[in-house]
Amino acid sequence: MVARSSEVRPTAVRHNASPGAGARRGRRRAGRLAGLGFGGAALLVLLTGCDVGAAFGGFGWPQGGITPEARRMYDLWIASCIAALAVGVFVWGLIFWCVVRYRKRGNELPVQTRYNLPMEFLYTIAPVLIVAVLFYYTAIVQTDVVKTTRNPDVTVEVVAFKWNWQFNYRDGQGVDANTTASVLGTSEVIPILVLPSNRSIRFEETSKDVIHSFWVPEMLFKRDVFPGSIRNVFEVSSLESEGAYVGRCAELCGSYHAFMNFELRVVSPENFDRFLAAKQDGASTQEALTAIGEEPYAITTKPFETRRTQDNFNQGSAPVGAGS
Ligand SMILES: [Cu+2]
Repeated sequence: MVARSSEVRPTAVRHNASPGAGARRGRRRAGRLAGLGFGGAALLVLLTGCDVGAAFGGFGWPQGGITPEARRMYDLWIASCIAALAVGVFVWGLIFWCVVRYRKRGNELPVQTRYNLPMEFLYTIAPVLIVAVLFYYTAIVQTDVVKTTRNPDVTVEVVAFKWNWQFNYRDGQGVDANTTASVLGTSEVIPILVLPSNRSIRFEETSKDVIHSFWVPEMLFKRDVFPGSIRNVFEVSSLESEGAYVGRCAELCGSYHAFMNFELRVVSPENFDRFLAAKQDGASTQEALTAIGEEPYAITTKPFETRRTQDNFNQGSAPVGAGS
């Protein structure tokens, strides 16, 4: 009995003898751990060069955006992930430090800390600061991505309908502008939206029936296409790489929603002007594409077999098969 209490007492005495020194030691270790966490994150950035995103597969975000807006959204995502990882490493470090430092050493209850004002202040203020910083940069990038200008170089009207697309090249903005040339998709031919590189482009969206969504994955951007008087508009300041990109409808709009593909063909500004001139002279989209040395038909997607027959589609009323 006596022996047991004498075993306990030294521990109790050690705990009570210099609480300040223990706390200082703890703070030093926590500081060291935090330093290690931030050092690790900095090392990570250093080792992988500036392109951390590519090294980690974009942290799940699609890579290969072809517009400055896409790159800004991508950069925001990568920076947010790095910030989240830095906070995560710091928190994980503290957790593991606590697990080791305060592991069970006997039956005695450890020192109980309550109402630690600096600590409570820190874990209230720190998350608010983190959210404020994320909000600030998100608001800046979002404003930049959705901003429109007075005089874009090209204005194209995107008309969605069940289940295809029409692209109208316009001579101005809004519903009152005139269409100078047009591309219409059919069940047999994928519509090709030809646009120039290195020019600003304004997309004005409208739907003939239900809600669709205009989506080119490489723009890292999609916007719903509404029927009626709502005309959704967005702009890209430049398409930076020439090539062919698949476009899709990203809003479940009916039975053949998955078949609503189109192709974005980015060509040089000179070739775009020639394409448009040929269209305005009455050439078909395929003839105009051939005239500028481009593939006349879509190369990123192909028309789907709709399996429409008189028996299973619009019975007894509309004609079957191709569009117009
Ligand atoms: Cu659709």
